[in-house]
Amino acid sequence: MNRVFSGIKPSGEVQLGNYLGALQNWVSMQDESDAVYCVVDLHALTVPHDADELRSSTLSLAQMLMAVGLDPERCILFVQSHVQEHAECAWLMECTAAFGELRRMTQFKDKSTGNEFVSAGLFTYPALQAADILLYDTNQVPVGEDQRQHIELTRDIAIRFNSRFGDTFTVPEAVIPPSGARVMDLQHPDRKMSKSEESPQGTILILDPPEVIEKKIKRAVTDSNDEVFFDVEKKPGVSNLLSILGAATGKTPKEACDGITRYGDLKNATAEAVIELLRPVQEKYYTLADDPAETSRLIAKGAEKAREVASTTLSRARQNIGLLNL
Ligand code: AQP
Repeated sequence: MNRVFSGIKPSGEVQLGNYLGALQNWVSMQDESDAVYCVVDLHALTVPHDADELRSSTLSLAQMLMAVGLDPERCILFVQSHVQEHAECAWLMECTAAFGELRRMTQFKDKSTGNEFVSAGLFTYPALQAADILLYDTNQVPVGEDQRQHIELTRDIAIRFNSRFGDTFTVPEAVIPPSGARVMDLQHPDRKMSKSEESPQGTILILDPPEVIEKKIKRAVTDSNDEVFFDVEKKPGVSNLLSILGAATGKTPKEACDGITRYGDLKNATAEAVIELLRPVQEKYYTLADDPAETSRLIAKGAEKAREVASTTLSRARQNIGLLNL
């Protein structure tokens, strides 16, 4: 069966871009594939963080994943650090990736620029991400557009490892949605919406109340000419709203444009679609948040199932790369 793997960092509150670019696809793929999803807490250590906050964000992100529709009975859902194979396999990946390849990663450039402290982990994290994916014999990785370069690197690492040491890893491919693959900040439509970026008015959080969502969308930056059409270069703000509307209603951005001629109408339709999309997610999240013990039980079970797959792949990789097994 087709194996799907993807992960999300507990680095802040889940935002609309995470949902439209990745999580919606995760949910639909859990029924048609053998799906494995992970809260990648080790990735959250690459930037300065608060230890208590990380622990609570990890648990609440697992609850959010169930609230959007992941069902631990229909997919494997777990926390990365609970399966130690990820950290060990990451070292094999670091030794297979080239320094120059990691240096070309645009996310590293974006996240390191202007920061006083840049961890070595931030530089090597695409190698850990390759380990995450390759440990599960993954065929498809549902992600947003920003992760395309990392998936390409994962493919290159797998191909190089296989050609040096023999067939070990499945070479995966990225699955990127036709709408919502790159949701932009509502106030700065030239940069992507992000959990950890300080842009409260430009970021829609999944748990934002309806009136807050409406206000943020109504204040979204557009331009002075009141024409609605999809053209990311000429009309970045309007095109972003069309992408959001399309992704929230199962249409392409151009289809979402149909019948909408004015900015006011576009903003009203987008706000309404996003509020309706998030309403059931919010309700389910608050129910799950009341029972952290049940979430812990479910993710512990998920880790057990994940370990079974990951340990088999890691043993094969250890053997093929030349580590002595006793
Ligand atoms: N703006 C976005 N539009 C579409 N997809 C997006 N994703 C993130 N932002 C957007 C997708 O969400 C998934 C999980 O992302 P992640 O948590 O692993 O890290 P990220 O890509 O770095 O996301 P953020 O929200 O920007 O987090 P921070 O601020 O911590 O770096 C991925 O599939 C990603 O493509």
